[in-house]
Amino acid sequence: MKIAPYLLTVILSVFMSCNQTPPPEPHGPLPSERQLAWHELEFYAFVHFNMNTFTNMEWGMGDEKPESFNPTELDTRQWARVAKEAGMKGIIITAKHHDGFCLWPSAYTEHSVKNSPWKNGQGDVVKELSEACREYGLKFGVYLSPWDRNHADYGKPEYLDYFRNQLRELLTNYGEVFEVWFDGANGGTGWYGGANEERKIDNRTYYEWDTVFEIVRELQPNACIFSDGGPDVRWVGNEEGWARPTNWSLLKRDDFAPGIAENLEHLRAGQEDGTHWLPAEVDVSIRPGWYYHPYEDHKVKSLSHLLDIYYHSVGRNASFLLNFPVDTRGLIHEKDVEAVMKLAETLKADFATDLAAGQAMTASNVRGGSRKYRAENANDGKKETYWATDDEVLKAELTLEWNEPVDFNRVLLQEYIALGQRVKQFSIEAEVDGKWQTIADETTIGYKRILRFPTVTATKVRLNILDSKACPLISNFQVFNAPKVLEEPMIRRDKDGIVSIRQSGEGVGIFYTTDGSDPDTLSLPYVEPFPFLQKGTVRAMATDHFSGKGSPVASADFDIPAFNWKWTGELANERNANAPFDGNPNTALTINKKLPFDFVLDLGENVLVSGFTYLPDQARFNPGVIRHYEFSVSKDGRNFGQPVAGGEFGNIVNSPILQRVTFGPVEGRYVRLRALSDAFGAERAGMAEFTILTD
Ligand code: FUL
Repeated sequence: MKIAPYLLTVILSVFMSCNQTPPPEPHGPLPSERQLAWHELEFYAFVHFNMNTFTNMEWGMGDEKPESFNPTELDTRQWARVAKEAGMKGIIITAKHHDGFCLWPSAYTEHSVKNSPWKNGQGDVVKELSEACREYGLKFGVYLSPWDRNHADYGKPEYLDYFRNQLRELLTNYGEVFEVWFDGANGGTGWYGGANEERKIDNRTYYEWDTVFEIVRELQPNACIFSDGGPDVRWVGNEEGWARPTNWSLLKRDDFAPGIAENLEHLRAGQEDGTHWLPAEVDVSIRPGWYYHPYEDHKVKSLSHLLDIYYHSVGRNASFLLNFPVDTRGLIHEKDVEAVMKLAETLKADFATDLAAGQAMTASNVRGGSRKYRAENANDGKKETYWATDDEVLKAELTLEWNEPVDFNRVLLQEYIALGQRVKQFSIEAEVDGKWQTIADETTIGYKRILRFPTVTATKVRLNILDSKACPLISNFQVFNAPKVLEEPMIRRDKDGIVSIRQSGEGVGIFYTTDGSDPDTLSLPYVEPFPFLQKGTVRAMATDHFSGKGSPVASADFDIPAFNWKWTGELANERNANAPFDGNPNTALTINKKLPFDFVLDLGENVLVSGFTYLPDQARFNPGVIRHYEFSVSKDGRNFGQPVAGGEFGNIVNSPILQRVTFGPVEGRYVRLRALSDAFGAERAGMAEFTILTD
């Protein structure tokens, strides 16, 4: 058979170009093997469970008694099951927190589980958890607080031996560890073996961190070390659950150390000119506190809040470390389980179908014209293949095309980070009805970037790399159409009697009724806040126009509006005087005065009062929660006679939720809530919301 010479030349040159195209050079600081493996975990659990769980504290002083540690149903397999079912890849446990109590029977202290009643001192939480993690195929990590408010030698060189010995125990006896977590907190005061004093140390020098890190490398070479400044994983500079949209996995590492994080902005966004690969981890609790407090049972983060955190962490080139404050039973609380499962289900639905898979993908430039770096590498489902451009091409387009219009609202991008983080600026465009529209204008990509935007219907979508430190390497370009999140809407009425209805999901409609009936899509559509000046019930639901699905129905009962109400006396001049009437549970009126204190309210006219509702200040720390009270009604604001109600708001210490008190109707224009005592013994009283019930 004769092959035409020109055909031969074509075949040869294709063959040559494949083999001759040099691979892209690495650019800038690169991730280590252990960091590369860590990036892929993305979502894993923190468990704060230790002495504080039993003392209802966030930071113990160090003088707590081991006898206090006594979980009744401790089950680390439940933790592992929840984490696994929620799609998490590992669990990090607070083996020792700042109060110094050890969850394992350390040979170097008596302040541990071995002197607790739990399992007659024979138990080892660290062991149980490491085994549960193995059983469920999860990674296992340890948090070991450098600060130790129990240890007599803390602050002296002797303590360093103790600290290192403990680290050795944890890294030797419990199998493979994927992350070692060094907290930066060093508050100073503590029990310190009875000294009860303040001990200051120099974070940078005291712990001799290099030696500590060497121990980790020696005993667990694959473990990543976390601290404010790494060396492997950095803190994200807040505990609220977000990284900046611009997020470099690079940092000038030597400017930081555990506990030394002066420039939080650099932790939040990384540094484009960073000297080391140092990716961010977003640590946040599923409740306000890190540790379990019964009074936070009603404050588990909502689905929309948790979703925002996911998209602001994993979606912004960071990992998501979600904390469960395991309760006094030793279990992840039912409410936390429910919340994380809802999150997991929603994420599964968000990323159920990759609309880019198998579709035509083209690029404005392909490195050396080589198949090895072709556009389709970005949607072939393989993480080790990537689209690359020629070295000098720092601006380029990658276009995905469908045969017919497709609805989508998420784009997921990944750089091939093994050769460095490169992209500095990019946009996403969609071709809608034959016209290109910009749907996102962004900066960095990194290991993973996920963009959320209102649903577009398009035949093409394009990634426009606008600037890159070196030729861009894109290993993944996916497109999804996430279902709408249909949470129950939030209904509020302000002091003027104006009702507003809010819903977290974008692109959904809200319908409502004001006669107590169930709303449906034929009910009134909610467009803007409206006056509702009478007593009655507003009910609302959200619907997705596309799918026709509806949210659960929200319902709010309103009594007489507050527009004529005024506190009497000096209270009227308080800065937040009207906060209890604004319908917003996040604002509060708090007075710092010796109790008893009288809140006297002028209702503006005589009414038949038959009760009241009181929502305590919802702030995190000891905000002034009225525990014992008396309630009275008066016609003239001076003579209140006998209280019509009084006593204790039951269980308010543990559960500061809305209190509702009713009594036989009494006519009057003035009401008085007398705060007799505060739930935490403070000379303080606060209220987030206050309403009057009438007959
Ligand atoms: C902080 C600590 O002080 C908190 O108690 C908690 O452990 C959190 C994860 O880190 O710095």
